[in-house]
Amino acid sequence: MKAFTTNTNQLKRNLPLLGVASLALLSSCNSKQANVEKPLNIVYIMTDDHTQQMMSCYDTRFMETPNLDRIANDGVRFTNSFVANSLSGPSRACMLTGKHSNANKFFDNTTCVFDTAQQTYPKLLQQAGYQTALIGKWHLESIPSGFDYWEIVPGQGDYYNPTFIQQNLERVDKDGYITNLITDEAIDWMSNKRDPEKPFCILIHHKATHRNWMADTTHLALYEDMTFPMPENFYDSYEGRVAAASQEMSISKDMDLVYDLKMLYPNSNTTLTPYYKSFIGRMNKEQRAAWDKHYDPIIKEFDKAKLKGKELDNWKYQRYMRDYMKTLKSLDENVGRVLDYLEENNMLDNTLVVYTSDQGFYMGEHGWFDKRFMYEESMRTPLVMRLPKGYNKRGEINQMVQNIDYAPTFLELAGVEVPQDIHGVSLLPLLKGEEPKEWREGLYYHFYEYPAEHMVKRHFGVRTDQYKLIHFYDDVDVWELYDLKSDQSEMNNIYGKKGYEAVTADLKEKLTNLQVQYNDSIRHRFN
Ligand code: SGN
Ligand code: CA
Repeated sequence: MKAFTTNTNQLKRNLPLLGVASLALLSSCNSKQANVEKPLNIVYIMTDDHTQQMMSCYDTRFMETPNLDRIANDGVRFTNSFVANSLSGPSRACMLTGKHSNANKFFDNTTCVFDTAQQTYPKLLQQAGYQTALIGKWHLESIPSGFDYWEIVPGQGDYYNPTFIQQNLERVDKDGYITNLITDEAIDWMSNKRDPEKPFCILIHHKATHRNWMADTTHLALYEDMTFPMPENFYDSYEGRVAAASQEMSISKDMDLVYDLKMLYPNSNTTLTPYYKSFIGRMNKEQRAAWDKHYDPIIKEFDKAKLKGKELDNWKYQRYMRDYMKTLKSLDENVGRVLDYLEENNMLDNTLVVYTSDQGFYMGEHGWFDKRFMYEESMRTPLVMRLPKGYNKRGEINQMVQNIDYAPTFLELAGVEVPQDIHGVSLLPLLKGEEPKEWREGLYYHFYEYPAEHMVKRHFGVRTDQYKLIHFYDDVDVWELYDLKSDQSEMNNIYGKKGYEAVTADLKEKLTNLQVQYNDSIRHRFN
């Protein structure tokens, strides 16, 4: 397994880019926000791999997320919220630029470095007089630009006693659990480090709930008495779906007993891979003692049970669910801390609070963990917002929205003109309670990271309210079509089936139009 690190040398190589950012800052204060009577703040909280199934305001089957739900209950919940490319770095690049991957050029996690010279919404806000900050996971490899203040974790970051990279490029190890530390830093910046005279935009980017789901010592004991029914399609045969059949993200086959499921046999060297040592080794004595106290009896029981086949699959699934939920519980509590802070400081009325994730995730559907596919569980992402005074919409927003829409929304909210080249559309009319007559009919999606970890083939496609058309390409040339009304789990590929000729032709036309609109190259002929 690969340990991700943002290399300091690479950061230093990119130093000149900081000069560009500083110049932009110096020339900033011509301030289009003079047009805005009362500049509004933006608190943007984004998690990693948190999926709608695991958020009680979306799905009540699994766990309570009272603080995340608080945002939805006081504000709005987007019932049809999607990403453009279901992978961390690409998703983040889409959000920052408001553009699809082909335009922002951050196609995948493995080969790309984000070109920070390009236009992003934090830069535009900064130029308009906003104070901007970024805390937590960045994952775009270059030095953050467009932020007055930043503190990031290298690569994916570590759950325990993580290293942070500060603006002077120093690496600092902090004691504690990452979700608490990122929140501490965010609250500290809002309280003590920003210019209180200026409106602000802070991006709080969590590592949770990313693999390998290591809970805080304080949360290890949670959910152990709960068991969950396995999803109906856990034993999917992948019939008629070539790419689904060849992935490597199966709970049964690809989840690692030690790394993912924490079955680290005491006193055994055989299972101690250097990679595992590198993160379990970050714990201090007390943390390790609490960890072992929790897991040792589970390991012993597991060792004795000698589970096989479906029993073993079920055991893996239960452990996966519980560990994921434990890390999510910390996250929910920390979002509560941010909301409390804003409330106690009377900031809620003039602040837009956004909660989302970099993509959705599989919780055993199709037998999987991870994301990447254009299928519903991973193309969807949670999106709830608490709105500032004057924005009167409450409850559900059902229009299809995508993470490229965040940038224009925040810019318009701040009174900054939205540049023409942005692909997304502002959600502000929806937040005001308007029902725009014309809204997008189809969402465009394009995933590129192949061959790579989890082996999900390259694909692009279009999703409408009722249908999804996907084209897998590169080392295959196959199409899939789903009727989302009758086949929500996307098990039945109806591409090429009799009766769907007109639907298919219409979707292909929509797909072509979207590729033209976004200037994405059409890689294959459509017939
Ligand atoms: C790591 C994980 C993968 C995950 C990618 C991308 N492996 O490589 O399971 O798909 O991150 O995730 S691990 O062994 O390092 O945990 S992303 O959310 O950052 O795109
Ligand atoms: Ca992610």
